[in-house]
Amino acid sequence: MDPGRLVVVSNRLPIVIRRAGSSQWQISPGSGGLVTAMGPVLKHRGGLWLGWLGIPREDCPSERRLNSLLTTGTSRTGYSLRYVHLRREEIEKYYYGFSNEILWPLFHDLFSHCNFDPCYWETYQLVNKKFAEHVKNHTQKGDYLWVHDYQLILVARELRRLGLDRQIGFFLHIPFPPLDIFLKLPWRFQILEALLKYDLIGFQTARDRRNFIGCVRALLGYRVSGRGQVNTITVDDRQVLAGSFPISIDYREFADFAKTQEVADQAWIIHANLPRRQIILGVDRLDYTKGIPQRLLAFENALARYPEMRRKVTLLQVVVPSRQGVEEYEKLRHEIERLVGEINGRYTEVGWTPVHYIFRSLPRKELVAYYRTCEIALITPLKDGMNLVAKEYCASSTEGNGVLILSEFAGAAAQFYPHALLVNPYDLEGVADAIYQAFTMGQEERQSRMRRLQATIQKNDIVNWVNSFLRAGISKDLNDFPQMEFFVPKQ
Ligand code: GDG
Repeated sequence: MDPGRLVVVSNRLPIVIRRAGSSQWQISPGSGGLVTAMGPVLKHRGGLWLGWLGIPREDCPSERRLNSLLTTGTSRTGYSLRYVHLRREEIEKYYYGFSNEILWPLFHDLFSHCNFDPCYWETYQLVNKKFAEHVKNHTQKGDYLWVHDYQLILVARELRRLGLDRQIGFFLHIPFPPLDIFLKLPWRFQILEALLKYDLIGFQTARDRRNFIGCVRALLGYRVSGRGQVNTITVDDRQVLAGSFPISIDYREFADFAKTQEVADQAWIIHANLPRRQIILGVDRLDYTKGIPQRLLAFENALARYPEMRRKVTLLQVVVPSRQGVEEYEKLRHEIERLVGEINGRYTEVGWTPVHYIFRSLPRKELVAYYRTCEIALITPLKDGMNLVAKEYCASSTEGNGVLILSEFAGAAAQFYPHALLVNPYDLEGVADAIYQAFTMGQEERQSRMRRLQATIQKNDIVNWVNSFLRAGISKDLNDFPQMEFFVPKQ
């Protein structure tokens, strides 16, 4: 093995394996920005990706079959894949439990959704240790390790316990909460100390980084020095860097795909079926952080207070199934469907249904056609690390006519102020007013706002994100930290 490889560690591997018949298995590439961004770097630099296969060990094919599937996967991706097996019980407690019933809601400031069941912590530690052991077995001196997200916060701690002295970076895809929220975590000291075992900790926004630094100062008392977008924390004889690196998308790829004939045809079909109106688009994974019920209520408020919009707008809400079988998510789905039914029951007229609701994942061509053709995007999470849908919508706005209404609490708001219409998703009248403002906005203003949004994303695309993180992590050159604008909500 060559020295200096990049090793990416994430909960899930960037591939999907699924049963195709009683004894047949299929492997296909995973999708998403991280896969797109990491692929070329891993291929060119040489490296591997380590993660869970996404199915319980009990349901996996034999090791022989798995290895041959992964050989196929490796020949397609161009870099090596190494898997970590997780048993059903581990998935329950580490993934659904500690990660998704504790860290996910708490870090999104939604404390009332937390279930601090003490039995989750033990398994979270064991699974993180298991990941660390695999990392140890598959890496060598000189490799740079890049660990991703809240499921794997303890990996560096476990690697140090195993005596491994490697450069390790960590990127948190979700927000980091302020001190008064973080304090509620029963394992607050362990989580904070574990984060400080990394050499570089990356956050989505300057606000997340400042929240983290606030917690380090208040709870651990380490010396923190700051310079622009980066802080240095002195922990005994080590220097730990913390910076903000807003994740992005493959702008060119979205913009080029949106211009293709197949997407144009699909976009035409959408508008031909919903003629003489503006379409407002919402696209979210089914999750309580995305603010879907609040958005529906705001849309209803807009219809009630601005009757001239009736028959002239349709809200098209796509909800992608997620964490299926989890009771809280089932309840959320019912709540959304009840609200859609209520709004449609109250306002539908012959030839016009106010809300079109889709509960499934769309093929990419269809999704990008919606991005291209919908006049308004309504993206109002209660809290979101970044929100890539907002960036994808702008990149796909071929004619530059789209208006982006975006929650102040999405990480993307820091970059998109003042060209998007920023809203507080809890303020139903404020969101309704923004919908009306977008609805009545002239062509010139739409285009000028959208061109600026597009320029921002194009300049700060996914390749830029990967490069700036790796440069900061490997060279430790503080000038490599991106310089960000920062949005502060108006009083
Ligand atoms: C986490 C953080 C952070 C959505 N519907 C369909 C579909 N999608 C794709 C989109 C987009 C992705 O899913 C969603 O990304 P988001 O960023 O909006 O949200 P999370 O999944 O919650 O991601 C988030 C992100 O990590 C990255 O750091 O921005 O804050 O929560 O790429 O295109 N794709 C297809 N059909 C759909 O119906 N094909």
